[in-house]
Amino acid sequence: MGVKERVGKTSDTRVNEEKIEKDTINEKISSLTYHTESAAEEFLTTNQGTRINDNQNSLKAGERGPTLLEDFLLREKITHFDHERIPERVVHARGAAAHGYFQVYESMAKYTKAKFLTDPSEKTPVFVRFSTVAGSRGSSDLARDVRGFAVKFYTKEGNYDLVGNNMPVFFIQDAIKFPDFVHAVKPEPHNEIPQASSAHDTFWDFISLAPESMHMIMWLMSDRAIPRSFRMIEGFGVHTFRLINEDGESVFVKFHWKPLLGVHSVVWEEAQMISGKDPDFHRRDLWEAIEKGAFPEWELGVQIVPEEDEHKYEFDLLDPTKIIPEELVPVQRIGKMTLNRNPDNFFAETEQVAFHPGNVVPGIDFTNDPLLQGRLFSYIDTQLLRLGGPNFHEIPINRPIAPVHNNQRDGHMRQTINRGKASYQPDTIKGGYPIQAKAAEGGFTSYTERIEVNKIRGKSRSFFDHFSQAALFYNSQSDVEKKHLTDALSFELGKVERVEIRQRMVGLLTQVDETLATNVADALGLPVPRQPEYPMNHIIPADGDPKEYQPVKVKQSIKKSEALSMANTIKNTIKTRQIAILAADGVDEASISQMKSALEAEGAQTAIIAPKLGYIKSATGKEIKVDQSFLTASSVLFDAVYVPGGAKSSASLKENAKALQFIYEAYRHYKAIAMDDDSGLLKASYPGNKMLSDTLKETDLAAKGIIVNAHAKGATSNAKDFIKAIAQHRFWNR
Ligand code: HDE
Repeated sequence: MGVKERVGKTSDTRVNEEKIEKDTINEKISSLTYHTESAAEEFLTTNQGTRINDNQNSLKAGERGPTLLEDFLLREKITHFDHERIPERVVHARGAAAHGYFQVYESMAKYTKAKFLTDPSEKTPVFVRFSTVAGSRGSSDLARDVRGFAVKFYTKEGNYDLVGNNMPVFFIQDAIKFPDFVHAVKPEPHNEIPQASSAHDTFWDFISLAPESMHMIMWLMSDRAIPRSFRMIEGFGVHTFRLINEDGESVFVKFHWKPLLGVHSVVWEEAQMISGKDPDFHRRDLWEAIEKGAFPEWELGVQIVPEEDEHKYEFDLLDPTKIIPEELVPVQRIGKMTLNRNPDNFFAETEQVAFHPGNVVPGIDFTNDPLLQGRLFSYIDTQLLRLGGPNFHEIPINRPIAPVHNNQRDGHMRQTINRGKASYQPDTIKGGYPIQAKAAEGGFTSYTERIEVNKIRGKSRSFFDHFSQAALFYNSQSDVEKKHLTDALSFELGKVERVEIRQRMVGLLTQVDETLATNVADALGLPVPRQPEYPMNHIIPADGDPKEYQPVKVKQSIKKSEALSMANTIKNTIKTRQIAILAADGVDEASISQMKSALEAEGAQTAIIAPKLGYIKSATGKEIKVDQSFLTASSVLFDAVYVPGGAKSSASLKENAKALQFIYEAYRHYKAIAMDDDSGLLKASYPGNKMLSDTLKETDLAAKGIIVNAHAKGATSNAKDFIKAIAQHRFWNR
């Protein structure tokens, strides 16, 4: 019997093969990145290709005897296993990634010669990795943290990496402070506690001594730090970059990613609960959306600033703690990115992918942002350690689709077998090839920038306004967002043991907003100081004059910016939202099926949750398959809850503590709830809640996202109201 007959193809292998065949966009890279071994049809072998006859027993001296050193099968297998782990990323260790493509809407040739931004017919393959920053590889997805948003464009002119975050600014202005910052936010070194959390003394100690971090702190304490999904975060290149056109003209640019599903978050209590119920919540969400064909999409946005406007604004374009308010320079949406394929192997792709802000193509260039400049060194350096040597560009996921020809040779794990005698340039032995490319032939030329300066360790006075944009962010938030931000600060600083650190932070907050500082101080049981106090001598150069290092306040032209508030995001779709349908024996089958199909028609996904797995019996005796039981499901993993009609089913849910808890949590987390036949279930789920115990009118409840007794109105109208409510995401007016 041949191998094929002995081992049937697994469905997994079939699916993958089909995907790779069908995937025309990724075809270009798949020929490079896939090893052509088809697992299901081959014999098991050693790494030397020797076929293995017994993979179950080691070689022994007698059946009960000691294992022999001679056993090359055992030794090879164990040795490889012993070396399976590589160092995790020092930051952004935990992530999830996906393949897809990017396509520009219209040629941007006016600004850039980068081909992938000038040819609207070109679909450029991308690989995108999302991440948290502080936690280890095994930490929870739902930590309060910045999210990494790193995009590798496999362009025909070479790889371009846009290595950004979901927040548009950063904590510090100069790369030299980065190791200190990361040491402070990581778990404390003596006991490695807390994991994936900034709520501890060392982080806030550092922050309270870094007034430039205050803008980023506003973002980090906002709900942006606890996203509903990677698919619902914005992305930002953070630094100002340059675009260069064919004529060598340059403009400044800030990059944005705008998610087509809107920007949405969970609430803090939910985040904490999800961390226990499903620490892979964001990974799973991304994976499942792509598996189900609900491909996440982002538009690429650019803010373009002409060269002559470099000094026009009340902030410095080179300062990475500043945004350009969209009111000053609108974001032009220039193209779309679609993620349509999950990685086949987490380690080979998501773990081994190596991003580097210095991977640019002709038409994109750097500015002198001192944080960016430091990053240009760091990323290659870190990959050398993490991926074991200088040939990490040969790892399939990192290979460009553009051909690579140079005289770099050898080193650990070299894959390329370079033929020929001469490995230098210039040469005549191999005819002078590969040769340098003229700019017209796509050769990269750095932008010629005139710099006439002193060599100096220091920073520009234009980098000293630390609070104006922190205040701009705070003032742009809705009341609910301000409350969440205040609560987050109170929580985080409440976890800080040293009173002097909390006090210093309250002092800094007074510079952002008095009410914010007062409310946080109140929660911490502290007085509000008149002005911040911190030991200046620690945060300025040893011979610096403290007077020269005082923060300044520059008058702002923009007081409030709509784009900064998530309250203004898109709320017109329920695509990919997860809806729990709670049911038990005796449920009205028609109300389930009608609601299910109405929701699914809008792109939502539903799950029937019952007291136990298997089947429930409808009022008319029909068997309905249960997707999850109350034991494994949890309200925090869903966006909304529906309780279909059926007196017996409702009565049994009313007796079920877990069902009541499910509804209670959905209510507390401001989610849409619909019930065909309330029968007191809502009240029972949250005894003592004033709003639910008052007999509110249906319309009042509907205004708070609770659709009740709608069955009387007919299932369609119920579904319509419910769909509208789910699209609202949350009802903060409860
Ligand atoms: Fe990074 N950063 N970073 N960073 N960063 C890394 O590179 C670094 C900064 C960002 O999914 C490391 O491969 C320095 C800003 C993302 O693989 C390391 C400084 C922004 C990722 C590194 C910064 C980022 C990283 C760790 C200050 C937003 C994950 C592992 C000068 C614009 C990429 C690695 C992925 C990863 C250094 C600041 C984004 C050590 C020195 C600002 C999304 O090289």
